Amino acid sequence: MKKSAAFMMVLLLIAGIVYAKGYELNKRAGDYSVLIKIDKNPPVAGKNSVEITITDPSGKAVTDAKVVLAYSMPAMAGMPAASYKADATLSGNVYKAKVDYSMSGPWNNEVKIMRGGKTVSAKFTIDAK
Ligand SMILES: [Cu+2]
Repeated sequence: MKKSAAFMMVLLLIAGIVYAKGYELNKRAGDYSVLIKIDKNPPVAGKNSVEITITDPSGKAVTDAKVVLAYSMPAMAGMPAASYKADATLSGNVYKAKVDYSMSGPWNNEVKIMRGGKTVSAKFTIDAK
């Protein structure tokens, strides 16, 4: 009985590690707290799905904002500057967007949150593999 309980614990631990494979980061944008989740860890060159959860100072999920994810890479040897924008669409309490990093390397990302006539943003870098 004790042995099987220990075995179950190990199984749960492994399951936890497998499921926690997405890439996650927390940022602030103005008064909002922004949780960004990417389905791939590490994020890859090509398509990645991004989920953005925005919380106001009272801890309430923000669902009435317009959210855009802008991402860019400056020009480099053999590559002109690249700059893209993805509109995020609300699904439940989460804004979802798809990014398509056209090469591996560091990408500048900016979540722009437009609400009540104000725009605030959270910036972060993603190193696409
Ligand atoms: Cu590049």
